[in-house]
Amino acid sequence: MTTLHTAWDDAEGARRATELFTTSFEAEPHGVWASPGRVNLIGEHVDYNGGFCLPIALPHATYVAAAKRDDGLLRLVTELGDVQRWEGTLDEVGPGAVSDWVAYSAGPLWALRETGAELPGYDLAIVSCVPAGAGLSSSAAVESAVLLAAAELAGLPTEGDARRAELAALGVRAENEVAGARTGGMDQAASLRSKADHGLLLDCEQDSVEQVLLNLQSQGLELLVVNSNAPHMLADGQYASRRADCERATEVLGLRSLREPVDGPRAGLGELLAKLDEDVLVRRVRHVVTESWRVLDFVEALAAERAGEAGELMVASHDSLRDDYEVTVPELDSIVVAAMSAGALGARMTGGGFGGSCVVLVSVDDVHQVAGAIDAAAVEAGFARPDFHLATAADGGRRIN
Ligand code: GAF
Repeated sequence: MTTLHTAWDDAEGARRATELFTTSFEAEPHGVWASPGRVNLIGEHVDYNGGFCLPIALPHATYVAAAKRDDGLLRLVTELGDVQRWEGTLDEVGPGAVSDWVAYSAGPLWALRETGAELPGYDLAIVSCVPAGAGLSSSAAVESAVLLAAAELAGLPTEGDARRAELAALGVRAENEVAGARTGGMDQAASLRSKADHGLLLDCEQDSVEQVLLNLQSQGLELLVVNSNAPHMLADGQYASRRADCERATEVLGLRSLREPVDGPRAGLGELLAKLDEDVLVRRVRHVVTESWRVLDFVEALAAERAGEAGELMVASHDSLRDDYEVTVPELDSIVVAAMSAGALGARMTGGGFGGSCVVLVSVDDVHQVAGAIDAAAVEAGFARPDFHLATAADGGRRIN
């Protein structure tokens, strides 16, 4: 039987973060904060195009044990990989000054200070059970957990959706400007604004959210997250190149953004695409616009408990990401084919693509059969063996103790 990995519970995450803190800094933390990774159910590569997406927060989270200092010093220790340590002043943190895990951990503090906030200095111990490099937003989880800890210890607000949206924007700023990854805002929103048992319907143009009740358990359904363990190839350059394609198409079409056609009549898409003479731009725009429509249809199908239709929309999303947006890899395509052949209701890649994970909608009774078929297909093709996680929609970032 295939192994299904489980996340740490909050007590375990807090215990590990506290232990790393006390052994590293020989003192007790002032508190522990957690913020989750995410799996996007549908709506891929639409966030930077002002579209709609529907992520859920995973039970897998980053935990930060933190204490305030009064000398402007920042001491970071992490177990993300080997135990590593970094020390410097808050003034030393900023674009071009730090890289790698320090950019994701300290970058949010720079972004918070850019708003005029006065920060005291911190000791932070960071641990995580969000699988890294799996397209499940391990970096947004780190940014968000650090932001919650740092803000609260500085006496700044952290609660309420409007404030969470501001904090998410700071996480995006850190990722874009300090870590140098020009990603959109879906991952930080999912980490900070999600609610247990709900999908987060994010309108990326308005930056507004609607909590959509998922009700999967009562329908006998599960979400299986499958980490392909495929190596990430050329991911950053390819992501930037997709964004550039969308920007070029927006300009050629004279649109405010690719959100405009999403709000227009669906029958008008053909006419719009006919205005583009580059085939690659036709395909990019077709993906972006139809993907937002699939999100809206998916929400309707879920609400009406039409799981089969929701599943079909997931497969249509994957096909569009494979053929029009060209961000899948053979490992991800194989997972979707194997899942569907073994009786899943729906399956698609999730996250940025070029490796990473798939999300599969499956009846509770078929979980092991579907996971087994996916694993067998990977072995047969000579791919890395995937990892399997059951996902329930968890709460967004929070203080643990
Ligand atoms: C990555 C990015 F970080 C997100 O902003 C989003 O664009 C996603 O890829 C694709 O939907 O996770």
